[in-house]
Amino acid sequence: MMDKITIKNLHIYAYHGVHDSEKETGQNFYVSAVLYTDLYVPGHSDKLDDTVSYSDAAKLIYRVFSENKYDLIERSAYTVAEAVLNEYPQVEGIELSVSKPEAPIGLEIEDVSVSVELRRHTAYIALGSNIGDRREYLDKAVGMIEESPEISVTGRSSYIETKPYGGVKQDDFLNGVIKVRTYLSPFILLDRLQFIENRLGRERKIHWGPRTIDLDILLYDDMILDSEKLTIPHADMINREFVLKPMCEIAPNLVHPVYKKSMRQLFDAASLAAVNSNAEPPAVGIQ
Ligand code: A4P
Ligand code: MG
Repeated sequence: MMDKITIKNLHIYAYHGVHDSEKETGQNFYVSAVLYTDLYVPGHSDKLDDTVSYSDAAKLIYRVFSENKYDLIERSAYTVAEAVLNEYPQVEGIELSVSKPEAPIGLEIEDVSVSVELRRHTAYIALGSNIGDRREYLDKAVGMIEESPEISVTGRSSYIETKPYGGVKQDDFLNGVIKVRTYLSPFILLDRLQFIENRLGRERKIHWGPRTIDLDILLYDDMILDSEKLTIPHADMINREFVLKPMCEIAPNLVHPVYKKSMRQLFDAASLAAVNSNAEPPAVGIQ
């Protein structure tokens, strides 16, 4: 349960629609939004600066909704919802609906509308580099992540020098992790990270081989996901000291949703396993 600010049926004359006539003549739209945000502080301070002004939010919605002509109300809804989240970091989530009661479909309808929902999630991302100026690659990657309006970096470990893991003979790595808040889904977040890897000159030649930059999603809320393209939590993170050590620095008590152990416990187990074996550390089993 969370506090919310609701804006209901903001009337906007605009030009969204697939038909040319809709883009020329325009029609009436009604936009409603629920902004999830903690109102405890303004609820006690009585200060406008401590809250999201519903007047400013409504004006933002009005401006963003009316400044473009989209074919789909879906597109107009997402554009507005994202603009609100980008403007107000204190808004944790938004439900936004766009209704178009005069939609020209040749039948009598009272209304047609779409509703979209976005909310912010917490994710942890592993960074690694073992080619060229490794520190600069890691810094640039974090900078590019920070520049994405949909993602904010809220925690950052120091970088550690690590021996290559996984059997491929290669140079030592510099590794670290960051914590982010984002309203992107895990798949879109992965696309964004791969785009940044490519921009930083990443080539995919050898599996587990040398790389200018590797950005892996470690955790995304408590999500457990096993798909062809994406596994969350990262399938091998519990065996990797170069991931668990920086995780212990920024989130030692965070619990792995599958193994139900904290980052600290997983790190202790992984380093013990590494000491007991010269080869790769075995997986930590569920006990
Ligand atoms: N994929 C699945 N799950 C995920 C996830 N949670 N996050 C898929 C990111 N990607 C995920 O990755 C291959 C595919 O994994 C992606 O297309 C995505 O759909 P990749 O980065 O394209 O290529 P890769 O090198 O073959 O695999 P990966 O998994 O990134 O390599 P690793 O496992 O990270 O190993 N030693 C030290 N000390 N430090 C290191 O950083 N890194 C590696 C690379 C080896 N040894 C290392 C280090
Ligand atoms: Mg990767």
